[in-house]
Formats: sequence, C-alpha cells, structure tokens
Amino acid sequence: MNQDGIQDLVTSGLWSPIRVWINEAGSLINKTKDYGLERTQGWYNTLAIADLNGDQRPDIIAGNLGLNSKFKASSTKPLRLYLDDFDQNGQTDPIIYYTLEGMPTPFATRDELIDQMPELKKQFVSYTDFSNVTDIQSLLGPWYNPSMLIEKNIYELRSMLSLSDEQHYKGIPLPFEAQMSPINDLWVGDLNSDAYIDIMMVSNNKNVSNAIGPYDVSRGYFARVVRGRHIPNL
Ligand SMILES: [Ca+2]
Ligand SMILES: [Ca+2]
Ligand SMILES: [Ca+2]
Ligand SMILES: [Ca+2]
Repeated sequence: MNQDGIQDLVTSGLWSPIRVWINEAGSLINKTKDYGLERTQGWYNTLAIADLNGDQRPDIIAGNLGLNSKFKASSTKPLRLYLDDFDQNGQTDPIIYYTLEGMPTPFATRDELIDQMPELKKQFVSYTDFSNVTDIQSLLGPWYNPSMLIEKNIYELRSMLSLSDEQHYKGIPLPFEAQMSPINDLWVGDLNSDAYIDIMMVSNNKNVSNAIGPYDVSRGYFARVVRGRHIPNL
C-alpha cells in the first residue's frame, strides 16, 4: 500500500471499516486514518485489490450489503449495533437500531426482542408500551448501563471502489446494478486481454431470517474499469 516493496494488509468485515495495516519491520500498524478510510464502516463480505486508475498504486474494491435490503445507513444516519449481555443470562444480546422518520428505532419487533430477552416482557406488556420506545435507553430501562454498552456503527452499505488519490483514498460507489444484492465474492483480472482490469462479482444470499427475506435478485455483475471509471455490463 505504501510502495516500499513490503507487503501490507487490508481488512474489512461486518460493522468494520476498510482497514489498512502497514507492515513496519514485521509489525502491522493500523494506518486506516492516513488513507482516509476511517468512516467506511460497512457490512463487508469481501475485498479485492487491483490498480484500477493506472497510477501504479493499489486500489480497493469492497463488496458490501448493497442498497436493496431493509437496512438503511448513511454517514449521518448510521445503522447502529448495541452489544451487551443485557439480561445477564451469559449470552450477548445484539440490538440493531436504525433511523426511521428522524427517530432512533429498534430494527427488531417487540416479539423478536422478547424471544431474545424474555424479561423484557415485563417492561413492554402491550404493543402500545413498545410503540413508545425510541433510543436504546428507553428500550433497556433499568438495564441501561452506558459504561458497559458496546456500540458499533455502519455508515456505508454500498459496494464501492476506493481509488488511490494524492493523499487519501476516494470512494466511488459501484453502479445501481451492483447494489441490488450483497456482493459475496470478487474476481479481478484482465479477462478479455485489453490491458484494462475487469471485475466479476457474485451476489445473493438466501441464508437469512424470514424477517429480512432472501437476497436473490442479482444474476452476478461484470464491470470493465478504464482509468478508474467503471463501465458496467460489457
Ligand atoms: Ca508496504
Ligand atoms: Ca491506483
Ligand atoms: Ca443475554
Ligand atoms: Ca480487460
């Protein structure tokens, strides 16, 4: 990544940014911020590296959840995950929040949350009680403990190219067709021997709960990239 001839590492994952780890004498040092990638937290399934804009420096292709799901996120309205063993039964309870009509709103229904934490039933006897829930404090009531609470955010659900620029990396979302389903795997190379990089992407996922529904609309996606501009579906 830093052109010193020593291999570095780029990582990502669920609720994680695209992180750059520079290899300094065998130690991997987190330099994500230096590359301008510190606010890229997403729902990433896969990454690939290739020089797409022809400046001899590596660029990043990131396969994310896409835009065709019930989850919505942006830099000002992140998807948020709270983690703790709220009901103290020895199992961590993930609670996902999103913004609905400007208000923080739990993603799961009352019944789903009670399935996960039966004690919540005492707090929310009726659906009307539950309808008054806004932020995490109002959901957790007496369990709310800000010092224990782990909070993670997702700011970006689009599958993206991150192109090397003068100083930082510049994020460019892949076209609409590539956002219709989660991208699970990527191949980069020169498929048609024209010296320009091509990207093949495989998508879809049926291994999800009924409440979210299967991601099955994509037939895969192929993009040709000429000097950092992607030309879809050739
Ligand atoms: Ca290096
Ligand atoms: Ca490049
Ligand atoms: Ca628990
Ligand atoms: Ca090509």
